[in-house]
Amino acid sequence: PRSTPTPSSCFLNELLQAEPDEKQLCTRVLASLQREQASRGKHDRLNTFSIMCKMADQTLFGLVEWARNSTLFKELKVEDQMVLLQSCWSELLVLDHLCRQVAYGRDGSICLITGQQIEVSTIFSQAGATLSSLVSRAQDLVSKLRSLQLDREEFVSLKYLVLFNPDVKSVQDRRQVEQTQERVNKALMDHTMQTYPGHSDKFGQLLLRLPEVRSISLQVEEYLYQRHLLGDLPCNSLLTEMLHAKHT
Ligand code: DR9
Repeated sequence: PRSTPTPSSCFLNELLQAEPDEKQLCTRVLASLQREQASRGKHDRLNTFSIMCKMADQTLFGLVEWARNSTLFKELKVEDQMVLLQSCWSELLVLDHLCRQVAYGRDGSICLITGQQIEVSTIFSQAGATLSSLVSRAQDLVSKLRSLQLDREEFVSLKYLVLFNPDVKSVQDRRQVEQTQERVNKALMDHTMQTYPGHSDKFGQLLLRLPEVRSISLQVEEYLYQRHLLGDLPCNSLLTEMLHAKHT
């Protein structure tokens, strides 16, 4: 049973209100993939990797749009908005992926933003070592988050904690980023204590997952960079642009 609303739960509610709608996102991504396929000839169909990259690219567009529409984020200078996004885009993608698995993933399979379920065993049989290891690390994290019963309020808080990272090099208004981080952190702590009073360490357990999210995201970037060096990444994509912003 929830207790009466407190400033923290009002604050988290406001953050939740601004969350993109999964159905709408799915429709948009599907439409964009279909447009892409329709514009191609019979013998010029995209391969799996390119389709997955387009999907990741569309997801990334959604995440950038989410950040830029957020009231807290809009308070920052545009330069700071840029460096924060350039620094955390892959972490946001990984978090987004994890949350989708907690909410919609079936055991032993991965749910894509398009709603398609892909069996993990299929991925292990088709993917190379790097991608397989990425998928299994992500699945381990999904199990942990499931057993912690991650809820939407907590997920949105983690997204903000990843975005408002005051340790990012060349942030100008470090104090402001830090204040937002602290505010979200406090709201997350209050939320876990009020909603899960029997689970006294839920807050700490959630925060302890962030280094692994970070580490997986760096491995995602390395994987994508290797594919880029092989000439496999689509040019003119936000994914490629973000990847380059870091490697230059
Ligand atoms: C939800 C976010 C949207 C982003 C969509 C991408 C989600 C990626 C999450 C999981 C990966 C699912 C992979 C589905 C794979 C379909 C079947 C398959 O295994 O294809 C193999 C193909 C090529 O594998 P490889 O690169 O290892 O090369 C093999 C080599 O040729 C032989 O040794 O794999 C793909 O096409 C995967 C493309 C992945 C694109 C990755 C974009 C990453 C962006 C976000 C990642 C989010 C976190 C992922 C954590 C697992």
